[in-house]
Amino acid sequence: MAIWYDEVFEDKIRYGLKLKRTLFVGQSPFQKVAVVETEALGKALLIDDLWMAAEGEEKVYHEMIVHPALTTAPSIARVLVIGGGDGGTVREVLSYPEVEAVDMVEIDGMVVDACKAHLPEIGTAWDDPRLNLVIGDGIAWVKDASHGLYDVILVDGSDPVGPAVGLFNRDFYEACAARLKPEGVLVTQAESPKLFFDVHVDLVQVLRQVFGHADPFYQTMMIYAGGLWGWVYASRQPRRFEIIPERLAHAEARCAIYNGDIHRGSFAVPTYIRRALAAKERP
Ligand code: SPD
Repeated sequence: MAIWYDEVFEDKIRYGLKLKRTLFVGQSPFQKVAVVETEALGKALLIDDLWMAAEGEEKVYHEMIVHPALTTAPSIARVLVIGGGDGGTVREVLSYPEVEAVDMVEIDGMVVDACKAHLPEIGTAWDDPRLNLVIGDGIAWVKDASHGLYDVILVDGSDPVGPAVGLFNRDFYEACAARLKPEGVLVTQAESPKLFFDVHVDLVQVLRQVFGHADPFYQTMMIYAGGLWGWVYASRQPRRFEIIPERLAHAEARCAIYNGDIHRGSFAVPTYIRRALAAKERP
């Protein structure tokens, strides 16, 4: 009999994949962690029974969380990644020779261990000497870091339940803004505007208030609830389209999804979201 795994959204919608086998299941102090092999998308990571990354689709997510920031930030020497325990985000960051040091702070060592053991195809940069992997609380790390330390901060958390709740609030982003250089760029994953509309719109609004400039961008993700996935690009100066040609050429040569047209097009905002953001900006 076929075994399927379904991520269930509010007892109303299911996002399912047929499984070949289960490779790992564990309960960490923070959450349930599982790695399964699916028929359609290869091996996949689940956290608290929610799809996080699958071999056959992870490039969409990891290329989009990394390259819009790294092709536009004036400097990319020092990068902070919060979360990202499967290693896909640091893999993309470390592909740039100009990156000198990456601090990656992941709260759950079980996620990293399970992904190193069962998903080495995603995390291919664990041994890069520029990577400082810290198993710890990313929120505390940001608060303790020196001001103006980072060129780029990428927030690759899971959904706003459990340990990732704090990655969706204003205090956290104020602390991030202070730890970025004045010309630095922050990108955070921002859930689906289809199913997490208020979370998504509120996050854009908070980042606009904290940084001065913040814009959502989108791609489709077949295994994430809602299908249309959002990230937010935040900076003190409007620089999301200030693409540096040499960096774009580097990204285009390695990426499966990201390119200059995708970069520009992904910032097109559907009208219903534009209206919600405009309404929030009215005094
Ligand atoms: N509902 C899925 C949210 C996923 C956010 N992070 C994914 C981690 C991939 N590195």
